[in-house]
Amino acid sequence: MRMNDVVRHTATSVVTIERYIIEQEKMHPDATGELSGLLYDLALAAKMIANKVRSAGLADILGSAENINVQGETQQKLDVIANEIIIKAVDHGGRLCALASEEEPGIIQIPDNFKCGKYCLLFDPLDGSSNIDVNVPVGTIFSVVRKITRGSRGDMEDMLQPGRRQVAAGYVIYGSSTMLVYTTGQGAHGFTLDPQIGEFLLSHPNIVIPHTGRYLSVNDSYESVWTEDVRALMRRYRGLDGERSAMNVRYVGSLVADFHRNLLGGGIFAYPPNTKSPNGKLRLLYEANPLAFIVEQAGGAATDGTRRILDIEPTDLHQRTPLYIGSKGDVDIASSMITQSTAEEMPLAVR
Ligand code: AFP
Repeated sequence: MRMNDVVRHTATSVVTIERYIIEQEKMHPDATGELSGLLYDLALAAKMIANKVRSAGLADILGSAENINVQGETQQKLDVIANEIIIKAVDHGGRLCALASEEEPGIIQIPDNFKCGKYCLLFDPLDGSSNIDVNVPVGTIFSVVRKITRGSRGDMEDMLQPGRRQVAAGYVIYGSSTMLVYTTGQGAHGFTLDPQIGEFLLSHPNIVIPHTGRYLSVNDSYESVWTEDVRALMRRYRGLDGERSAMNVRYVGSLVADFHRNLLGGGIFAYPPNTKSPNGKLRLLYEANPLAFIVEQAGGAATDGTRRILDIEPTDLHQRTPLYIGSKGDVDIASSMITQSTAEEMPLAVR
């Protein structure tokens, strides 16, 4: 099969996500099926969320809920709903020992009446939710790590593992169609929801991101607060320093949508640090790590400017990180031109 070929299903035969996961699991004779079970549960949650997103206007559930989340942002009602859908889809299966959501301040424990399992799930239930009211694609992002502590319940040490220890990661994009892309470390594979039969069907096996790409996704309204190295990097991507041809700028402002386009078409998404947000905006555990795992499986790369994202040792559940992610050739340029990556390393003058 060629790069990014789309699978052709026939009227009488389809490859569902369930079949694909089972076939991948067979490659691991020691697998217990727990991870596969968790992935099916997440696929079910994705279908339920897709249904809510699609009918958001009709059901009059748009707009802000009363709550403000831990990042100080106003939660949309669909954030709350998506958060609850995911928790309820996965808390009873005996596969997880704990969860952490971008929408909740602390670890979410498995209820006492359910068995605990050997995995932890970290997730952003509805990324880009401030775009919902204007009908822009939103997404769900998830990351799975193995429990490393003793005892049946998960604790902070289990959650704060570097991204290279992920055993699975994925995202769902609720766009013109709903797609789920996941990896368990054997390539990145995409499935498109067929609304007629209510199943995710294999559509993009073994996704390969081009080595360099056309698209540059960055919010350049922050240019006045970028550091000089970031400005120089952006001039390079725009072809203004004469070192390369200009990239095409595309910025949705919904990470999953920007990432997905670049994964399939090639290019880079950047959320650099700036003097107002020295670590950028995006969350290491819920956004950067899972997407970094996927992009590396597709042959791409992800860095905070000076460190591979998957090697960052997390210290806080909700910590943020600068992010440059996408085609390897384009990300390598960021690694060669960025000189600071974290708040601590930024000169005092720009903090
Ligand atoms: P919301 O969930 O508040 O819409 O934020 C979306 C997001 O986390 C990510 O999806 C975007 O890539 C990024 O923020 C956009 O942030 P800027 O508006 O600062 O460019």
